[in-house]
Amino acid sequence: MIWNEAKECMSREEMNALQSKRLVKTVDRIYHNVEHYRKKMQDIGLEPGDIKGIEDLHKLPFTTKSDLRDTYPFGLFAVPQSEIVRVHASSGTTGKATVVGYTRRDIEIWSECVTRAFAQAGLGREDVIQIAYGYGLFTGGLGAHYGAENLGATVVPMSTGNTKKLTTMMKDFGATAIACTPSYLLHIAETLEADGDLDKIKLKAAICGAEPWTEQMRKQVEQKLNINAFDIYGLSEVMGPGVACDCIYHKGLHVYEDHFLPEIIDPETLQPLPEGEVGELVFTTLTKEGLPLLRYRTRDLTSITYEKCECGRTLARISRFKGRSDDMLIIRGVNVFPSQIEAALLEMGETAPHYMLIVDRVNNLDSLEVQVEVDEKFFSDRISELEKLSKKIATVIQHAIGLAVKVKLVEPRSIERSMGKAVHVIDKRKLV
Ligand code: DLL
Repeated sequence: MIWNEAKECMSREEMNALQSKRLVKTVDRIYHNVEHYRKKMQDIGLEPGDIKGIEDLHKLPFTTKSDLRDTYPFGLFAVPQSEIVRVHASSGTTGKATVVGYTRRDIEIWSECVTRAFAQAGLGREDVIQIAYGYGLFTGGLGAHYGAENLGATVVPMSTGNTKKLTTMMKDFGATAIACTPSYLLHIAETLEADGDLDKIKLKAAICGAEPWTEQMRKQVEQKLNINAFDIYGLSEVMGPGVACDCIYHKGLHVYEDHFLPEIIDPETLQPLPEGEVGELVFTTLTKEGLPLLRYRTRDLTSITYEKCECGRTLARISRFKGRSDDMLIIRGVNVFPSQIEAALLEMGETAPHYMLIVDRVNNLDSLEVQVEVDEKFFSDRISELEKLSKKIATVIQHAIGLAVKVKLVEPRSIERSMGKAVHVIDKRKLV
């Protein structure tokens, strides 16, 4: 097992000194290499020399998803493109994706962080790990893959989509661990149960994340599969999976704060909140070369504690997530903003700008139904016309968000109008 005491059990003073040193270096590099940040700092009269350590963190400007959108695709990169060895992308709030880039060193550090997470779950060289996050632009598959390989485990790059093949290989290869979204794990568990295969597997751990899940759900899946289930957190902007992960005590997720400096702020006032209070998680990257970020607002709501964990680690711990401070939905691990669907619908022209997203979870799989009001001009009594239109809408939306949806056309003026903030989402899943 890889247990890195030097990095994970430092005293608070040692950790803060390391963070300060890395922060000063990061700010200096960002100022000189990223025009967008230089302007942002100049606008508030800040020079790199003003940041002498983490006590000056609050002076730095925040970064949001819109900074990435405004500089799409590579405008926030702090190195020449020739030094970027990989890009990933996730959903933006409107049509454009959020693009992130990594240098070779970034990939090494990312792998190290994921390795630390797997090690926290008690995994090592003897293990056979199935990676069942999606491979591709999403950071889940390749991120977990590199970490598991770096651990020295035997890696089975399943990706998502073929559950029968996955369960067959789980039995045949004697897989001892799986990395996937929690809802997919539940689906896998049900498939194994339905096939009478629960006692034919050797699974001992699951490393699940990319979407919110409850403690009850974690315990349920542990019982069903007779395993230990771990919660891994991350976001593509900051790196991908492996920014934080819980340990065998399941009392919060250890943040790899030698690489990612966490803060909790009040999302309204933007002021830092004291230890233990729930607010928005903000990260400043401390070692990233390709896409270093200052005070990135994750929109994820949680609280933080600096108390030493029973496992011996002194790393800060964040609690299970309490939701988000924006309207992003996570459906089957895919990030979806209602505004993406709205933009796609409006671009088509045949629908009214009134829609409702119904999110549900059936047999542990998320489903999304989009109810759309058809524009009066296009409303027809002919079923075949409406079917054609709903198919077209489903294709347009799938293209926009990368997820298959069910479209239900409704009559003009049938979606309830709101007096205040429009309600566009009914989320029937009980996640937090
Ligand atoms: O979901 C990276 C990842 C992959 C994490 C695999 C863990 C495992 P994004 O697609 O950029 O990156 O989505 C990031 O997903 O801001 C959270 O809202 C949510 N999220 C990620 N992990 C968790 C978790 C990946 N363990 C967004 N619990 C984040 C709750 C999570 N929400």
